[in-house]
Amino acid sequence: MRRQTRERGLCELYQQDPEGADELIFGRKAHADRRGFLRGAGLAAMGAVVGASIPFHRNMPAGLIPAALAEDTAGFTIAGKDGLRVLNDRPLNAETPAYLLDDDITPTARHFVRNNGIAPTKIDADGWTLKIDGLVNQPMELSIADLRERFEVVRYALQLECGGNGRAAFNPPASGNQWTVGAIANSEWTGVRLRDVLNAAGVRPEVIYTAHYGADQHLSGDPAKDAVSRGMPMWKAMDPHTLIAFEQNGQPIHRMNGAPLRIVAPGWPGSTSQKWLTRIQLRDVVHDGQKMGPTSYRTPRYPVAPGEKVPHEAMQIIESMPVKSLITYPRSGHTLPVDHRSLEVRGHAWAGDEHVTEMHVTTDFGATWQKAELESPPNRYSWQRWRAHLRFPAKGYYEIWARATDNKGRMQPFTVAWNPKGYLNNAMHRIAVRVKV
Ligand SMILES: Nc1nc2c(c(=O)[nH]1)N[C@H]1C(S)=C(S)[C@@H](COP(=O)(O)O)O[C@H]1N2
Ligand SMILES: [Mo]
Repeated sequence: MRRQTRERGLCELYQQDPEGADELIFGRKAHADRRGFLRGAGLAAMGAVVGASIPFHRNMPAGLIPAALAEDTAGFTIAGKDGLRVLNDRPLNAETPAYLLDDDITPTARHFVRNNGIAPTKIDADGWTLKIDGLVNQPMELSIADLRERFEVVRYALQLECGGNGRAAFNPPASGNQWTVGAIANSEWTGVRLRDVLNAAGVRPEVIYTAHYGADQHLSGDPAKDAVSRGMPMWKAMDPHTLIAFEQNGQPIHRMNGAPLRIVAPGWPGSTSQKWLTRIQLRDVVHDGQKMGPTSYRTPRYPVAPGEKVPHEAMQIIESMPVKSLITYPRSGHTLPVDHRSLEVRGHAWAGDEHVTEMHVTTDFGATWQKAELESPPNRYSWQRWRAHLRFPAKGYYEIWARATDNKGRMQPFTVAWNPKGYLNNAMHRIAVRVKV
């Protein structure tokens, strides 16, 4: 059963069961009649996957892996995304290299993609409905137009980071997507406050937790199984920055970022921010949906040795993400001429539910630290710009390390404590710089 549902690449799937793989990606009847299917939503899906429309799609044999996918996935692009590194094509997961995250507001084309299952192919924004039910006085069904009309519309820059960002650095390795540093983004999200919508439905006093459902499918393709379905405690749901969003950077949300409607619960593991949102249920117990437990998006309550087996009871749900930063300029590997050995470095820093109060950089492997300039965020939950002027004493190889400190005095560590699923790696970002004659 695990074998069926674990995440695996499309190439592997095609090798083991080409017809099955075809059916999974292109739909039930696809392998019987790919030709017909590819005229509609299937064609759009295939086009999105290979990054272009397919003029000769009528000739494509069923069960044949598109060469664009069979090759190194680094070569394949996602429509509307630019420069992302694809980690896994099934489910689709792609991160953004640090040097492409330099903008204060992350362009949609550079917002990472993290899918647990199969993204919906049919997205009808006009016909979309969001159901609010469970322990409410007045269950509701709202269209996106209803949301816009009935509630105050707000727009904020909000950081969204995958709980597994940085997983690639864990040793022993943790299974899952091997994110390096790029599963973080800070786009502007327009929507209504989740709080206002829940209040309109009337929250019963016994409610403690939300449950979110989206229109994606479980990775197995089995419609009876839910895709990821997570929730959050009411106090986070009632935070005025937790949104039901319908625009990303002033445009409709990108298909792969949850169009046409998603939750944005900034500062928490990205999994809290349900994409393709169709239903929110209020509960008097912690949600028990797909990927709510016992190890998903949880870390041990106490420090554990690398590789140690941790009992399920000792795993607790991740809430706020930890303090972290990125160096977005220059790109690692930057070279300076020896007669011009100074450089402005810059990047962003963020701290989950908190904010960043200090930023430091070092060029001598941590022996001495220089304080960087740090801007305040345009709104709470946005990442913050930092910059520093560095001078290098001689030619040679240097590393720049960056370290943020939050308002509670917590700093990024050089290396982070191991945990079984490889979450919350907020180790300092390091880049290489050479000064050459
Ligand atoms: N419906 C649905 N929502 C989802 C997911 C998903 O697979 N399905 N992935 C979650 C995870 S783990 C993350 S990190 C964020 C990623 O958002 P993005 O793909 O827009 O960057 O979406 C979250 N919301
Ligand atoms: Mo995630």
